[in-house]
Amino acid sequence: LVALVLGASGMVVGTADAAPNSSLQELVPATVEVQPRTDITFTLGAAAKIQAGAPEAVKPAEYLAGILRPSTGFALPVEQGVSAEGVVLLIGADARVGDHGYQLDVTPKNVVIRAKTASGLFSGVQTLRQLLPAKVEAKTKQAGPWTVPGASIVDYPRFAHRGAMLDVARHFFTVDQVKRYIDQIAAFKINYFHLHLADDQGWRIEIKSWPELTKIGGSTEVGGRKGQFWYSQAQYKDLVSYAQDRNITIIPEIDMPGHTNAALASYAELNCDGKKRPLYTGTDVGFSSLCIAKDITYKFVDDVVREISAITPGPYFHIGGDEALSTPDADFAKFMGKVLPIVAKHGKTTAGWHEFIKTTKDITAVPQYWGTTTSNADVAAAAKRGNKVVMSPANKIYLDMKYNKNTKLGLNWAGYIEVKDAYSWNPGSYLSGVGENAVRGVEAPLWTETIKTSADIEYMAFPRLPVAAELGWSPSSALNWGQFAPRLGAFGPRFKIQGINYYASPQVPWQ
Ligand code: TNX
Repeated sequence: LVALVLGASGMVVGTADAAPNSSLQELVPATVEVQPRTDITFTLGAAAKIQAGAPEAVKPAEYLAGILRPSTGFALPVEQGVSAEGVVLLIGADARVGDHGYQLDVTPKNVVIRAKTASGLFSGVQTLRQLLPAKVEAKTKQAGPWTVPGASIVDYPRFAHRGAMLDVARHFFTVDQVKRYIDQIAAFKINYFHLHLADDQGWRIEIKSWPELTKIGGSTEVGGRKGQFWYSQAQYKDLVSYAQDRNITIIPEIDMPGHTNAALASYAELNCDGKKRPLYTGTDVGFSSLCIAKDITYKFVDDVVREISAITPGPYFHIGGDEALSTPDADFAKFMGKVLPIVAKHGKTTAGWHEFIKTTKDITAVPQYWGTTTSNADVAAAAKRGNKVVMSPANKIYLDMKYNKNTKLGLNWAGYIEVKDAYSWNPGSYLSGVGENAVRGVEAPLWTETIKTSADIEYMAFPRLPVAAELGWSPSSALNWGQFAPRLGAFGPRFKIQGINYYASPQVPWQ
């Protein structure tokens, strides 16, 4: 088996030229290299096992088994070992796949996925899912055969950060709704999930030392619906571990000093005039600010960052910092000068919307570019110093922008974004002065002023979230709309089986 695997990985590789309609031609994000092997196929049978060749392989093996069992109806026990028929997950791979890539080799008896880390194995598992027939995604037993085309794949990400963001502040989404979205993004090798946990309209995470934040600030949302719209710390931890089990790191965001009306409505002392603000259920931005001059503001920030950091295993804390239109520039700089050391004190690396980056020389800070122009002097200067930028240009990859003028959901302040528009930019050369090496990755934010249900989330995210995933993962040489559109179109049946309410863009030849 080992000799066969090594032999396969040494083959000359190229883009897929397998038989038409082979699942090898329908992978999103596109793989780095795929070598079809038309002489063989592998069929997953009732006696198959999912074998973990190392302790790190157990989680991805369990995850794969969890996907395959309902639709195949097979037992698919997860076992240690590398010899039985089935899927084998091994730690140890070619150096070129790096820490997050994988190799996948199909043999008549096995699918062998190899990686240096569990993260790489997870990505290989997502590829295997896509190589199997679409009905493998069903939650009920389906008829086989469960055949995988013969191939050797070598694959690794272009960028370290492939992110999705969900705004749970404008409209609240339950733990189960958030998990549903996490499941959907994981399938496209998204590895960061950014939760926008506080804004003018709502405070969504329990802070034990400031209980009114959720009691008052978490009591409503855009439109004025009333409820207990927040996550307890236990629920947040559950989300963190659910994401972790899918190779996803959660990035919590508390937006400040603007976008803070929910906090200002909860505690009078956070306001400069000492008076509570009324709750806000509209959709304006830029009217609120924490009181920059008061000491209590920094006690508040310290407590919030401390409590959230303690239950966040990931390295990042996102401080927002966008659209602080009611905070004078000098105050904004003063505020960030105090807040960034608080984030560091609690062991986290600061991420933020790009406006904050002009206030710091810390090259570990991560600015998230959300502008609509292709030049930004502050971000370019930071990139020159060594900061790595997450790219979320609003006119390209904001999932809350309407597809066209007839789209019922969403906003259009950054324009209409059809699927082809979302695909047609290069994150590594989009922003002047921010080249490939200065880009940490791509993130697709979904703001929820108009988004209320899981069906709404899916309509805006699918298929543009898979677009973002490909821009973040696949080599720039693989990015080609003419080839992407049919690959994406092949996901029609898969989305339907999963009950994903996707936008059937006329630009895409859906199967
Ligand atoms: C701008 S983008 C915002 C959000 C809105 C969004 C709507 C950014 C960092 N701030 O507060 O929800 O536009 O598209």
